[in-house]
Amino acid sequence: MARYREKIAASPALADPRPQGEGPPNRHGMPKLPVGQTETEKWPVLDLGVLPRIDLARWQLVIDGAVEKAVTLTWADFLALPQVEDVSDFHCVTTWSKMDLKWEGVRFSTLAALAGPLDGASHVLCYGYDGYSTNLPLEEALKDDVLLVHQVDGGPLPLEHGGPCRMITPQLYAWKGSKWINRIEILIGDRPGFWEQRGYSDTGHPWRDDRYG
Ligand SMILES: Nc1nc2c(c(=O)[nH]1)N[C@H]1C(S)=C(S)[C@@H](COP(=O)(O)O)O[C@H]1N2
Ligand SMILES: [Mo]
Repeated sequence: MARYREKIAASPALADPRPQGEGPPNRHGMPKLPVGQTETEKWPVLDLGVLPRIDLARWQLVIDGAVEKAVTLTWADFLALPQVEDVSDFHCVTTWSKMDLKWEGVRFSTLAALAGPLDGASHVLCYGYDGYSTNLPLEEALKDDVLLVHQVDGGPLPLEHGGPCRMITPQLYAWKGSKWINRIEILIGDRPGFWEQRGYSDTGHPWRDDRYG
């Protein structure tokens, strides 16, 4: 993934001329909240209204598309990968933010490396078991705090928040993180996901108030 490092450094959040200070990496040393956001104590649930219950024995994560080798992981395969913990803030485009969530899971970059994106791979489209999809640039997905998480605040990720496993994209609005994730398609070129086809921003940067396209 080394060839994406320059693009990651040049991405809007990291290249913004602001101090990189205290707190989770996605706070960028800024006052706590991006413009237009309000802190919430409870954690709202936002989805399409389908709660897919996935038996762990049947759970799968596919990484395919523009890759050297498509891979399909079982739940045991997923848990056997290097696990990391991280704290980050969660910003919903509908203006609530849940601060300081403590996550545990596998880095997106670890998963991408298993499949090996082809030269020219530029975006990813992530799919959930509920039929959801969302796209993001590969350099955003490869940031260190982008995880596929199965634990939050010391317990298993609840079903309504995307358990057993969801993606989180702390440097982008939360809709870019698919709950109940089951497929990551690596793309050469961009393709809009569910909300991106319905007027949400393609890029979705909270610190730029980049909500709708
Ligand atoms: N699979 C799936 N992922 C999804 C959604 C969804 O409807 N389906 N909604 C998105 C939106 S719009 C937001 S704001 C967050 C909400 O996550 P939460 O319900 O855990 O707060 O999940 C995102 N991921
Ligand atoms: Mo959202």
